[in-house]
Amino acid sequence: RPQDPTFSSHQFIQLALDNQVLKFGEFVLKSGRISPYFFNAGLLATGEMLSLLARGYADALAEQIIAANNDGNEQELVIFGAAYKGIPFVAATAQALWLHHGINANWGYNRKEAKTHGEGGNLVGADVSGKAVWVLDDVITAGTAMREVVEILEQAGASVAGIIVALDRKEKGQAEHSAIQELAATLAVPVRALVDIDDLISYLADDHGAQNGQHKDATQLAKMQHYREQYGV
Ligand code: OMP
Repeated sequence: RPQDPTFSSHQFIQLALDNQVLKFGEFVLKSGRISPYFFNAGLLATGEMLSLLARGYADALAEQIIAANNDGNEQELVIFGAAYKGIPFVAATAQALWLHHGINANWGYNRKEAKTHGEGGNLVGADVSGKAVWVLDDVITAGTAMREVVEILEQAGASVAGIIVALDRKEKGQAEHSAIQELAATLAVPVRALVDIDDLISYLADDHGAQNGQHKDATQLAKMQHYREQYGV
């Protein structure tokens, strides 16, 4: 039973492979690109994986908050997860921030369908109006999904303090820069990823994969490298 599992990208990739969160094959992405790999965050569906993911987000956020506080910019932390996949992630992260870092974050999320009765509206949880909010998301490819979240927050009168994704595929966004670089430049906020495609390539290339025959695959490595050259920045 883990007492205090700290985030390690190696362990995260290993668990993702073991649980088919990360798969190799041929996948059509939202952007229309055909990819030799796919990361399905919806399959981070065990307590172990959710805890590790949340710990990764929480550690990255704590680092940002401590740095800001050291610079004298004492700020309250508001975190936001977009419906649907972002909702359990933001909740688990708020808990990990509290349990592991003693940081009492405010957390919220959106509904996909606006509610017309009861409390109404399409935002749930912490009031984000007038706040600078950290956005948590699963994967960033061309940045479309993240731009939608930013719009939801702006319509709610919030601004974006920063973005954390689980996987940065490091692909071109709307032009020559990566989606993450574009977002960081447009919003002028920090954007962090727990793992990126280069971590996946190193994992495939080194001996970790060899310990488990199903992971080690030279053809797969070559396909990943080729894809990285084709769409990466
Ligand atoms: P962009 O909107 O192009 O940045 O793509 C990100 C979204 O694509 C994610 O929020 C997912 O819905 C989906 N996606 C994955 O979940 N995993 C992947 O490995 C790749 C994609 C994708 O379609 O690009």
